[in-house]
Amino acid sequence: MVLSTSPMVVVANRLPFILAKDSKGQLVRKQCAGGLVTAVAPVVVETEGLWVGWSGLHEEDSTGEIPEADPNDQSPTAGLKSKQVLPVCLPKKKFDDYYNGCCNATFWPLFHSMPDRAVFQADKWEAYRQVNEEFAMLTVEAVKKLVNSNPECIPLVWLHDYHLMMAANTIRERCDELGLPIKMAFFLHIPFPSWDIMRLFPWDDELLQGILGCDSVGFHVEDYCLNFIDCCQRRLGCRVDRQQMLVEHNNRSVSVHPLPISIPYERFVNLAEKAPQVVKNHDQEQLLLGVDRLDYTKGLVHRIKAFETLLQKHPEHIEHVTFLQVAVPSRTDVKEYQELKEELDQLIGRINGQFSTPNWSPIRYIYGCVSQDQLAAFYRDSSVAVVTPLRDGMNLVAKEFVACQTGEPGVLILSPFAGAGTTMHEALLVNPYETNEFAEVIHRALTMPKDERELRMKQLRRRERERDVNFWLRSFLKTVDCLSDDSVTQGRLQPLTEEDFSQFLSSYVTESSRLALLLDYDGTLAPIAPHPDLARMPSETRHVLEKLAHMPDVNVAIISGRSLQNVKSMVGIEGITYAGSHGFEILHPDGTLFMHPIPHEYEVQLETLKQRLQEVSTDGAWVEVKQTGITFHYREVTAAKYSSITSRAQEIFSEVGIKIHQSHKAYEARPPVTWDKGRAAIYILRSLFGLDWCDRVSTIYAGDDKTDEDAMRALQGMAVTFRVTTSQILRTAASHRLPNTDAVLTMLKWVERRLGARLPNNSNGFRQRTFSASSHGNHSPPIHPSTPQNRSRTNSMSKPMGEPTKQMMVITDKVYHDLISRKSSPPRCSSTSPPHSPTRSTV
Ligand code: ADQ
Repeated sequence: MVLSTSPMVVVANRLPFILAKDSKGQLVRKQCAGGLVTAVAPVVVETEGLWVGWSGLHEEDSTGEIPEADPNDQSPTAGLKSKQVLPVCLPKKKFDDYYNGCCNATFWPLFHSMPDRAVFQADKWEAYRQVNEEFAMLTVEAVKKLVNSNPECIPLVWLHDYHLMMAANTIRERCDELGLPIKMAFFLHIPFPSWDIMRLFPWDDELLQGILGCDSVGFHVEDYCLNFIDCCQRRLGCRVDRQQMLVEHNNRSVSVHPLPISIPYERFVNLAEKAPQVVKNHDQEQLLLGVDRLDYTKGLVHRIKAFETLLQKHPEHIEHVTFLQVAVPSRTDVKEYQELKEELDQLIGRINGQFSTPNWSPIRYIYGCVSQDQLAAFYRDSSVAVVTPLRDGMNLVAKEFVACQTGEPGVLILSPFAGAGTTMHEALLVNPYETNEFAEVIHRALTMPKDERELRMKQLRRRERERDVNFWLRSFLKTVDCLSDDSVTQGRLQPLTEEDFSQFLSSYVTESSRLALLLDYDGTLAPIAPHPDLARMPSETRHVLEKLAHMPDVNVAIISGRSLQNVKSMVGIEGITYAGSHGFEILHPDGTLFMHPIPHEYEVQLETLKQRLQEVSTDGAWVEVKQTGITFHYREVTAAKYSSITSRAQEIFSEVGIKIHQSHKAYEARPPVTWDKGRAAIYILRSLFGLDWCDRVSTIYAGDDKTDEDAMRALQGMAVTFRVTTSQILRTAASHRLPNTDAVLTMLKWVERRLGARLPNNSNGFRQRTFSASSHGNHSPPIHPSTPQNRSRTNSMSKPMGEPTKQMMVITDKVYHDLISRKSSPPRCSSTSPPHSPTRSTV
């Protein structure tokens, strides 16, 4: 018996049995076929765990007490007490949108690499997320239940399959809030597709982050693990370690594991030894067996066509071979499955009509569930099992067949597109799409000499005996360090080093590159502080920035939500471009000042807003006045006043006619013009390097805020972008994610080392610093982020981009300060602002 050091909460779409009402209206348990139940139910019984899942009944079916198992129940769930079960109850429509609309219509085909069959619908995806939330909340209840009965324990939450890829983050957040310690793992029973397929799903980034909410993620085989790691790296920009199979997300290392699922081997051997013979064939007759859920991934049509070809090409098998196909009805309310059934019915009818003789029919077809006894007898008495899915996570039938081969050894034919195909080496592998070859392989299996059959089957059985479901469970528990007799140290990705940036940047930023570094300030260069004035850049960052700012062919620009005056004084480094107020004011080092025009009417409104907000600047709320806007901060407001102050402030904004931009616990007024950090970033690059800046310069942008996303989007494909974030789930246009300001410093250090290694300036001024719009020249072209080859050198000398509609002037610092002080509102810590008001919203 496998012992877990943690009580386990299994969370799966379905309970391991379904509930139905009998003729007297009483609830009864009904068994359901399927790999997950066969493998996991005995484990939950043995570890006295809990199971969260859908019962088969909907909210409107007014449910009652879950009955205990029938005393004669022989199924894997017989030992599961009703108190170990937490049924998820949902309205029919919602469940249908989640289950049929998203799980079966989107994820099932997509993950099986059949994207043509996949449907992408935003409302179904929304239903999926909501239902995952419901599962998550019930799981938290299960965790509470376990912790209440044993306060010392750390429950192990084990999420299963493609139905529950978005539950982990909610469970984690809620348990954190309640102070409930947990470990959390996810296991996918179906294949994980390659990046090329995965990226077709429009919300793939959210989905990947959903899975990464767990500590440990398991797939059947290594290929699926590598696909997942690849997707995390390419789509989310996560740091990964393929050797150790680790993905870094949100400052956590998530471990990824190949965990090939298996079967309760001895149980099947016992069944096979005891089961009475079911199929009565004459001595010379061989039985060919197929057992599947009726699903388009299982390749039933291809298999039957191959059998037909066998009869055509090798008529000696006529009257000597019977093909028994057992198909469990599945998703019978879905049109595609109904059509598949019809196609099969017709195909089988046609072949039987063509080849049957008075005493023999080539295909026997059972459409329905069969008992485990019967199934074991089929497996035992068949000469050949044909397990040939077009795509399959693992496939347990192949393993069950092997376990039940207790008598005369048979042959297993297996598709390489099933997970089982990667470990069951002694099976005959066949590509199910190639009908002629397929027929030949069946012929080879039917005529294989006994010694070869014995040898192959012996090896197959030995492996499955050793690596049975308990081995799988032990391997899984080891990944989460829950094995009582074995302990492992959890892998962690090495802390981020400069070497990581070699991976991200070395092909883009070369020693001969001209570089533009565009950086946000708060949360990117300086850690977030309780008040804007306290957000200081660490001295090491300042030092590296200074060095970069003085390097030839490097242009640094700081783009901030602070006012220009303020960000300039906070950074205080000469020779760089400063953009304040989200890029509304831009000052180049040579004194060129750009100020985006602001409608006069808005300036008047702003003045009124400032006055009127005094009314609600109480109880911790305060107003921050900037050059181009106003920020109303309410983070410090007491709970009692919160709602009255925020709703009154909203009313004031609306009465004055200014739109609210929601920021972190603050409302911002911004000029009603289409100008943001993205437009500002492009403007800076154009004014420094000309219209064809993209050909001249390698650009790096780093930022932590929603407003930085505008720049990341604007620069997509033309720059390498970094988003500093610790969010569990975040959609970003950035190429990479960084955990904190330290990581930004590491990036700057890498750039400084990389560019510092180059030769000193040559005499023709090839590597000159560019300060103003007029000084750009013909420089080494950068490597485009999306194409690692050098772009062709642009010979045209583009003119600097002075935008005619914008105000632009060259001024001295003194003139600038005069200008600002004439125009500007009271200083930041005005009388309305408390000394320690918070400020993430200023960036
Ligand atoms: P499934 O797609 O359900 O599982 P599979 O692994 O073949 O596929 O398991 C089918 C199970 O159903 C077997 O245990 C089999 O005995 C049982 N079964 C099949 N036909 C039956 C019948 N007519 N009557 C009774 N029982 C029948 C998913 C993935 C697989 C993965 C499993 C486990 O699609 O790739 O192997 O989960 O992770």
